[in-house]
Amino acid sequence: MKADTIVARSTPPGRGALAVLRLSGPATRRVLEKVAPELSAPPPVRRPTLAHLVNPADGSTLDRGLVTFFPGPASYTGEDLAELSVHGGVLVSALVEEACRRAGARQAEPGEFTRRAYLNGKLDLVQAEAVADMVDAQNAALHRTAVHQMDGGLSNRLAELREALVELEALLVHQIDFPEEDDPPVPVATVLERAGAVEAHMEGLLATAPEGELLREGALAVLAGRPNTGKSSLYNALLGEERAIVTPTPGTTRDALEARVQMGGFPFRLVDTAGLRSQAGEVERMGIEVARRYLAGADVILLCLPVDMDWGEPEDSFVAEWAPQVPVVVVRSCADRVPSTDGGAEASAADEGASDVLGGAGDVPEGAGSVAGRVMASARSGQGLQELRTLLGRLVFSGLVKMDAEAPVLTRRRQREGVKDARGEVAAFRQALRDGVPAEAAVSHLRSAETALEELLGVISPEEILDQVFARFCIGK
Ligand SMILES: Nc1nc2c(ncn2[C@@H]2O[C@H](COP(=O)(O)OP(=O)(O)OP(=O)(O)O)[C@@H](O)[C@H]2O)c(=O)[nH]1
Ligand SMILES: [Mg+2]
Repeated sequence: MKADTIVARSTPPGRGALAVLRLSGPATRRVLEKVAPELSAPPPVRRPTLAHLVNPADGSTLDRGLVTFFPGPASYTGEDLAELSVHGGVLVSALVEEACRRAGARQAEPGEFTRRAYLNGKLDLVQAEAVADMVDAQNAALHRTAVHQMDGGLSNRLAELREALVELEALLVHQIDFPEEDDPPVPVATVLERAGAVEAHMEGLLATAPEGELLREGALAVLAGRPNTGKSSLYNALLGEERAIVTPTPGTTRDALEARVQMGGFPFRLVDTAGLRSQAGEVERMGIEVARRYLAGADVILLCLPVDMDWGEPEDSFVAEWAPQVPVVVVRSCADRVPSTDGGAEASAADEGASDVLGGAGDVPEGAGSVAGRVMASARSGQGLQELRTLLGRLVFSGLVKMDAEAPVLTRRRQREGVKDARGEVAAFRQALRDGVPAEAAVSHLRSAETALEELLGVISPEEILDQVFARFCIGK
């Protein structure tokens, strides 16, 4: 089927200096002739040219803008493509877009430009996903990962793994097909070893998935503690704006508040919750119930305990009870209430050998759950906040922090599942060989593993996978 010509605004709507529209498809030149009749035919190639943009219905001028024409296949989509830079705002770009439609283009679906780029072999599916990540990236770590992935970092790794499997398959098939040839048979041990190496690589990739997926979603960091321990104040301080209500009355916060924030270069969803206490009125109890649910799903908990307060049973132990597996950072809040000795935080990450010396005597004991770090911090003076941010980033994203910045990372469930399927098949292949299953039969596992990787890269691409990948794009991408 021959593609039609699509148009969409590629910049977000709203007031702005510029808006960019994209046109792509075989009729791009014809549309330009009608919408920008001043341009030479054919239009200048890859050279932005100023032209009046007109309504083809009556020739009235809509705007004056820069038109850049990229002839296929050397364009983003691989087709003839044009970019129109017009004045920003809601109306101008909408009028120019409508003019393009009048001239024969149709409104693009979300992700349709990148989908065409994929269909024309400009990028593979994993790279297309990286394009979406680039657009979505709100934190340095996802941006860095997306850049490498877009450049083919992950794709190359997956292609190498597939290549290794194909070679292994070829080796076995050769033996199966020409058993009478003189070549000495490849020892089973060698085949097992090579398949084992591939499996180990896949294992390594899979290990990046939990943190990689958090790069897109944000890790859940939940503030907890008794009432009046400075949770909401810390929440505001970490966000850098007054989002939560702060009062000296215990039990101020009832509902949970959630906000996205970057800490230590990594994305978090920071949640403020109702103070925990056993004796609470109904509304407060409901708030505590909400807190409990957040705590159970947290990636890290910030347990607030002011420097001038001692560990309080039983409320401070709720956290450990409700979320025993979740790492806890004990924040000795309101640190400005004691004179600071070194002017900084007494921060210490678990991997630096946590110091147990804190403000009070014998405080923050076993009951705190899996204490992963302690920080002295003050929402009022700002002391310790930077240390806290760095500590949180290093705790939750420890694997990524230790990894080479260029190493490929799985950032989506689709990627994780593809690699997991492939790894499962390689494991089954090795097991079959060890069990003495004939190579003719065992080799089918290798083929299944290759298929899993091919689907991941989009070498084979059932329509539904494509729909799934591109549906999440914004229009104009
Ligand atoms: N000196 C000092 N006071 C603080 C600091 N943080 C909070 N406070 C005070 O402690 C009181 C309680 O602060 P909140 O942030 O509302 O405490 P909370 O833990 O959210 O309280 P609930 O919502 O009731 O559970 C307020 O009077 C704050 O002004 C701090 O860093 N230094
Ligand atoms: Mg509060």
